[in-house]
Amino acid sequence: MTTLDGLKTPCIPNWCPGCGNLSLWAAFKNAAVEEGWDNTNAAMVAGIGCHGHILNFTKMCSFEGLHGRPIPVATGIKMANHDLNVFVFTGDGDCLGEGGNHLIHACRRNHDITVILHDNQLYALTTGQTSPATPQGIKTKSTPAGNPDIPFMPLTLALASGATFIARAYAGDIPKLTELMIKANDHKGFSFIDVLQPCVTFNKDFTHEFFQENTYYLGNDYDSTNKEKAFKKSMDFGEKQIPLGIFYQEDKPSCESQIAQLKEKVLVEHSPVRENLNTLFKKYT
Ligand SMILES: Cc1ncc(C[n+]2csc(CCOP(=O)(O)OP(=O)(O)O)c2C)c(N)n1
Ligand code: SF4
Repeated sequence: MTTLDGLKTPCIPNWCPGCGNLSLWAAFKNAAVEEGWDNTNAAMVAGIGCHGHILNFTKMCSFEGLHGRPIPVATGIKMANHDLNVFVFTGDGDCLGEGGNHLIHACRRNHDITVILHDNQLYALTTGQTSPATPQGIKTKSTPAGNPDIPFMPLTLALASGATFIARAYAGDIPKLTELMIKANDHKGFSFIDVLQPCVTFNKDFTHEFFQENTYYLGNDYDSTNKEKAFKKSMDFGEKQIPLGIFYQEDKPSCESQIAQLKEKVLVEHSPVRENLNTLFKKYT
């Protein structure tokens, strides 16, 4: 049985007081306790950034990849043992900048993993520079006169790239985020949650107050199977009109479910076939 105590590590969280990472972490631990995720059945992978520290504070099998590379590590883990629940924790710089290429191809291939985007709209660990999610005009350390670039809309990008579960959450609403994490993991295919995660130290525009005032939940009348509507909704981001919840969900075979070698049993349980390298070179060159 997974317990909150069992998920503790000797490390004390060093995120700034009020940082959205703290409540995101709480939501993940609650979900783990509810679903029984632990070292025997789950793996966490993170990129480099403040978000990546989550691995130090959660006792679960984990791997911190190079900056921008948590998704390929996670897809490798899922391929090797598709019985595992695999979670990626990534920042907007990590996922949309350095790792943008990995994101779009993992969406396209519909790998059965859950990607949790800690979206604080800037590079936080390196003290507040513009990221590919920083809105145009916002002043940051690297763009003191205002960001001249048009940002990616993470959900629109994931949807266009083929992701089959797309949602947005606000880190401060722990119960809703917990629920979304569980639904995303239950979904058989690529799940992407854009978590609005205030960086209280470096982002003075997108604060907890801002998100509390300007977000709303998609209602029961919203049809999350309609891709066209999901595209339109995914582009809404303005005063009083930032939607939260599940934007789109579609049943489609995951990458792992279509690979013949994975049908009988997980890859790690196959015995390795030992071959002579010289023979292989002769055969294939
Ligand atoms: C290849 C590479 N480029 C740059 C860096 C420096 N670097 C470390 S963290 C970071 C930004 C992290 O921003 P983000 O992914 O948004 O995460 P956050 O800190 O906001 O959680 C950068 C540029 C690095 N470690 N490796
Ligand atoms: S710098 Fe920002 S993202 Fe990093 S721990 Fe502090 S508040 Fe959180």
